[in-house]
Amino acid sequence: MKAMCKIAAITLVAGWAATAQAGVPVVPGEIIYDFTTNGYVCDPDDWNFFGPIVTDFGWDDTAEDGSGAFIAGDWIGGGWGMGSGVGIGPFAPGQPLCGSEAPGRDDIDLDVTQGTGLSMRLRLELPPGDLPPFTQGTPGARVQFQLMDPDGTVAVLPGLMSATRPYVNRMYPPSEDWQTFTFFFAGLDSDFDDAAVAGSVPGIDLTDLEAMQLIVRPGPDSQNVNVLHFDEITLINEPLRPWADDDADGDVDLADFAVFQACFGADLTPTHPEVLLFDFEDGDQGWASFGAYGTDSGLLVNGSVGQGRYHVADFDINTNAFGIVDVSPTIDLSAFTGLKFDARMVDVAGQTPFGGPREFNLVLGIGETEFVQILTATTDYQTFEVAFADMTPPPAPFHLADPALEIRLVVLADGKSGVVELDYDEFVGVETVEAPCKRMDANYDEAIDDVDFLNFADCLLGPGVTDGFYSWCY
Ligand SMILES: [Ca+2]
Ligand SMILES: [Ca+2]
Ligand SMILES: [Ca+2]
Ligand SMILES: [Ca+2]
Repeated sequence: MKAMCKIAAITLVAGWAATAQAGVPVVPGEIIYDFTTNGYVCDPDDWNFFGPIVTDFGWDDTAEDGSGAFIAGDWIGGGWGMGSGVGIGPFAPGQPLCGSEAPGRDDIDLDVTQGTGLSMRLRLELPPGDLPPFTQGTPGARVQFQLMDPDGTVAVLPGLMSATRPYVNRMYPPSEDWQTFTFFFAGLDSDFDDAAVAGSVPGIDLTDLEAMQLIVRPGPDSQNVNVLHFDEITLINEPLRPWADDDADGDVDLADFAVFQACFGADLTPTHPEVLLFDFEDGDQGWASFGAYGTDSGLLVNGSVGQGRYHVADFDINTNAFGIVDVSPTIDLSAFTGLKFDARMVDVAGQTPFGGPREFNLVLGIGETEFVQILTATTDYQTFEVAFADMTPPPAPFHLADPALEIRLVVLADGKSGVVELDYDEFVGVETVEAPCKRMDANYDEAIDDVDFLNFADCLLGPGVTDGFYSWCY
């Protein structure tokens, strides 16, 4: 990464013709773009955007490692046009919002022949559900990856084709969670996606890449502002694996077909296995209670399941401090996408009745950095389920893995009076696990049907990666 930046700088100073330089070898495992060089906030690692409807682009401090890139587009009125996206290389960038760079970029001069493909971390942020004029924001963004070489060859992930293979669509629909997408070079096609490929000379020259693009396309129902977050573009050297190769032995044969048949029509809804984190059956389990209004706290005989914990606060005590603050021991939540727990807020017999909203905050805290979800309790136990992605702000994966991370339950003193007892129990970490048949969904439409079968049949019994297997098999 550093070496590459230096070479780019020398090229600028010397004013060499971009194509005069051979590719700089990249070793497998090397992160080519980590989006940590942000001389201009709008052009992280010198990437820029192109195409209409882009509303914003730039550096992304919500990335997993705290430094990535994002592109936002508004799909109202027809959506992102053909070729909207981001990239780096000597192509016309179109409409730089920040105006920090002139159109065009230097040749990226990369030799990626030591690897089999590129991986990238990606996450799609969908709009809130109630933005006018549409009643909902609809997922459906798909991403294509595209490489260009000096003689004009363009290699791109196969997308929808109008004539020869209408069923092939290997463009990825990113989820709302960070995912690793793998783009095998063998899976990039320079013949079939007429819409995305113009004037190509067959054969991408991996010894001397000029440009790299991430193209974002709307789905049929995409609406409102969608934000694509991306990071860590890395050269990989993993063995090629066709999408239909269920047993990962490098071929698509009748054994894989048996799995495909069994998956035909399968439910692809992800499952959400749960891991019990705190149930307080053997004590406080490291939880502690704070807050200036607190009058009593500790283990509770009547939790929602067996024992729980409680914390009583008297909001008539006149200080300006926090009401209730209960804190877990430090915990690694990086395996989870959300938390579930039971809680209620009740009056205390013989004490001044509680006044004000029974509102409390679930907080993920790292020192003074806080990620908050405001919740409203009742006097009965209810189960609260909070997706980390819905918190304000959403914690990044590196936050969830922070050794100082703790769960906090907070009842703020604002607008409250009298005495209230917060009871809580049964903290559970929620994972999201994809359905095992997901791999057999060739066109990522959440159904395994005839269309996938046609694609499977095309990829079945291919003798090798270059002869008989096609780019849409990867
Ligand atoms: Ca990064
Ligand atoms: Ca196989
Ligand atoms: Ca319990
Ligand atoms: Ca499908």
